[in-house]
Amino acid sequence: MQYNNLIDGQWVATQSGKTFQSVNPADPSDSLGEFPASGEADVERAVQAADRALPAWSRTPAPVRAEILFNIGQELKRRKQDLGRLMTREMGKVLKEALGDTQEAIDMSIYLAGEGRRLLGHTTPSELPHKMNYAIRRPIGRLALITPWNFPLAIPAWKIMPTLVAGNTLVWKPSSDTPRMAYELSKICSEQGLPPGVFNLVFGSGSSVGVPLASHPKIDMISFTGSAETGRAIYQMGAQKLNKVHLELGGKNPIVVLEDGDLELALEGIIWSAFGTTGQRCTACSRLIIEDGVYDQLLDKLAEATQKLRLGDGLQPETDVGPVVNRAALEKIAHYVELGKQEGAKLLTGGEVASEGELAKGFFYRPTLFVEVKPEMTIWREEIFGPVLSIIKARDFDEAIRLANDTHYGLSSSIYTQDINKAMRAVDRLEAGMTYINSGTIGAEVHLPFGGIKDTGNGGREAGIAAIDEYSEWKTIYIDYSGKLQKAQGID
Ligand code: UN1
Repeated sequence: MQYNNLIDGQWVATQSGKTFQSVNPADPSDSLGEFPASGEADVERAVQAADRALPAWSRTPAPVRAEILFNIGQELKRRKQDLGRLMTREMGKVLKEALGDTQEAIDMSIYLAGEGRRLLGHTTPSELPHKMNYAIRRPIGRLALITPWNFPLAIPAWKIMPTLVAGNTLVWKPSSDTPRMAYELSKICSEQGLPPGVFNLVFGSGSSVGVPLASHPKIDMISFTGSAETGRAIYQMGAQKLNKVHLELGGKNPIVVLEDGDLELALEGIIWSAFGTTGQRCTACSRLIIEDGVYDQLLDKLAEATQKLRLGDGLQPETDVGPVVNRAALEKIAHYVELGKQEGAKLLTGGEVASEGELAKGFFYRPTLFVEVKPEMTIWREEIFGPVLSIIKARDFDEAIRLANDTHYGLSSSIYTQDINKAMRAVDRLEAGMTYINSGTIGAEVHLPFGGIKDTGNGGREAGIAAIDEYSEWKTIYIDYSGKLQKAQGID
């Protein structure tokens, strides 16, 4: 089946005439459809449509805009099961996680629909009599949204819902690994009463669509989730136009297990955080720091639990770990594992492509544990985005925290301890946008700010009330009803 771009409320073919396929990473002979390999001309049409739609949409009362979001949420809910199955087919994550991803998009739609009746500004006293001051939220304008494949519904929803409720229009470029999910979400959104041009979708590559979109002079803000490398390039494109740029980039998220931690609980959290979504979350745990006294004990349990994980097609109920997203990802993971071995880390388990039986068809990598890792090794430093966990032993609490912070990323972090004093000191000291106590590094909820420090981003936060700050502008209003010229700052 052939799919088209959504521009100005119409499904239209690309002007380039070129297309690309989306395939199932568990079995690439299963196609999810053919999608337009768009180019600059399509971007131009989409941005012009977003521009034309902006005045009326930005004047539409926010509660009216919000009702559309609410209906989108309801429709996503109605279709949750079939969207989950499609997602597993398109990017490989196991069905229960695909349903979770869909649920996160539902939650975001409904949460942000509520914001339509708040969009809280503030009123304050004036320093002068007979004068009123207040500040309100205004739309930013035409937004470029560029999203990854690992959360094909949730991450787009994090960006689309605040964009719309705040009265902006948008052009969305989804990842070329999950165009079918982007089509499904866009179709649902477009059928809930959005005026033409408010929501535009352009499929295609980063170089052919992403670059002309991000650098388009009529784009007022760019929101991007993806690699640090691409994030830097996008930041520069935005800087040329003095755009607001929202970036959610990588992570190298640590779990710390202290001697007084509940080891069974930690074990479950580590397996879930390191190998859930086949390690392909920006919040995934890729570094494990274990305090000396429980190191051997936890390692034995971890090796055993890791070896038990069943690889397979995510639609099979017995599967624990699905494929990685494509061949390039498989090769990248294999490359990092080779580097780990060359640099002297010891492979405890995994460390190979899995190709027995049906697995030979797809892109499967065995869940991998490295021990004897040193902080200077590449596997400890770079984001691998696959099922590879690097493990280090720490002498004590202080060394564990130092090791956890020894990264240029700062998204998520976690500590297992029963000692409230240590837990709270870890909250103070872990350098990350999110810290979990006695739980793994993944599983953020939509009504709290999501994002990180250091090279994980440029200071913004997604989700929660923070999303409204991110996707709207402040406007401050001063009303002087004294009938005379009053001067602030005590000037008479
Ligand atoms: C991501 O890792 O790219 O917190 C997003 C989580 C999910 C979102 C992850 N709710 O793991």
